Amino acid sequence: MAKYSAFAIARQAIGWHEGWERAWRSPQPKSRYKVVIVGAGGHGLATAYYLAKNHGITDVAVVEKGWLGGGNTGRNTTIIRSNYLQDSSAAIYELARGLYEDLSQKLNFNIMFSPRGVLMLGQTEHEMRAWARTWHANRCNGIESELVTPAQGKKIVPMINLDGPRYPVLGGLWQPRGGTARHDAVAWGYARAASDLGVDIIQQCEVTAIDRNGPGGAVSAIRTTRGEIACDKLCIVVAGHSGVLAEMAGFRLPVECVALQALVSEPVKPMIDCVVMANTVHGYLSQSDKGELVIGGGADGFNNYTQRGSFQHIEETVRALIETFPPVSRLRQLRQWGGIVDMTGDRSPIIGKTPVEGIYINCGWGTGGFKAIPGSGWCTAATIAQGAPDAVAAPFGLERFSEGRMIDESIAAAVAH
Ligand code: FAD
Ligand code: PYC
Repeated sequence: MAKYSAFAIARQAIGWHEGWERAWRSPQPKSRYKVVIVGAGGHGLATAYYLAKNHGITDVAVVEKGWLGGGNTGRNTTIIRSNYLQDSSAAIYELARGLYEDLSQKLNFNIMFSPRGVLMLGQTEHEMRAWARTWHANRCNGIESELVTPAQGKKIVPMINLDGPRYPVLGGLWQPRGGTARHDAVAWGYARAASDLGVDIIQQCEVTAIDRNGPGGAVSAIRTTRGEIACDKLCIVVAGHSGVLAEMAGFRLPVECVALQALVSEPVKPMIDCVVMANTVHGYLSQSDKGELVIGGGADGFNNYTQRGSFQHIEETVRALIETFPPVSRLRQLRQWGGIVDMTGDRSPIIGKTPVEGIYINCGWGTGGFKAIPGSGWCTAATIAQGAPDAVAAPFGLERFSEGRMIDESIAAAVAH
């Protein structure tokens, strides 16, 4: 695949930009692959890319029922940070954040990583205690974060109203190397690089059944809307549909699905140059490169599979935000949407083997998996290649729920559940 560069742009400009090749191949599915990954979201595509890049396994297909990046990966609010409490979380989220730093160069695709800083406000004594504890834990794990005073918070985000009527700002946790990246570009960049290494990405191909005709009931094939595909190993990476796929394979997951919604305002001149989260009032915002305020709130309070927004959420979220960020009240809202997020009880992901021989799983990222995509793909690929959990992935195995070994990240997950 031709390299993207300033020279390539100049060369294409001479030919009226008519010579660009497609970013990834769209092959017909083969009858058999060594590894099949279900779900072309960021996690599935990154897993495929690192299988090929780090482990030389290129006989891989990624099958996607819709279009790649059309699930939560293309619907999220793009916040990247690694300021988690538990050691195992710090390891995987910081691995991911570090990989994001030069991902554009590695993939030869501009993912627009912008380490503009993430400020998580403390608006109750309880929340401030949680941030203080997280700050100490971050320092022990070598993660750069800082506990800030209200005045420092105001300096970082001048539009903050520190003296909100219900929840005054008492301080916050600041991660200067947190930030954002362009969500679609992350999916597209991994897809292009994986395709270039020989991975087949097969869109419009829904998995409808999983066959277990291998020794001892091991996986043997998937049935799809584009025919049967045999495989040695299968990895399920379908976020909000994880329970559906697990049921096809004959096991259950401790995952519940809810809709998480977001909205954007009309584009305006620069008014905020970092990401700010106000978790007590249930709202967060940043500004996109187009000038829109990217705004999100809490998750639905009931389980559902609705991949769309609702009026009640806009009202709740905007009402909460204007208390702390009064200028938001002057903005018209442009559009809203929703994604189906897969929530575990401890708000940590599930990565590793399943009760079915040959089937691996990567799910449970809930409201916070965009930031983890590179690290998750890295260690899921290692787990599949080795047939045993990679060191970073190991704590996140499914067995932790029966062993009572939870990785409680309900505060770091930040979004209200
Ligand atoms: P997805 O991107 O959802 O990909 C799964 C794919 O599987 C989908 O494309 C789907 O079509 C496919 N699939 C499902 N069933 C089948 C089938 N039967 N056959 C074939 N394919 C199938 N995280 C952050 O870190 N920061 C944020 O700021 C953030 N904000 C968010 C805001 C919103 C509104 C939402 C909804 C989520 C947010 N998240 C955020 C969470 C993040 O988006 C997800 O954790 C992450 O994108 C999950 O990626 P994935 O690859 O696992 O899933
Ligand atoms: O995980 O930081 C996060 C997040 C913010 C909004 C949704 N998820």
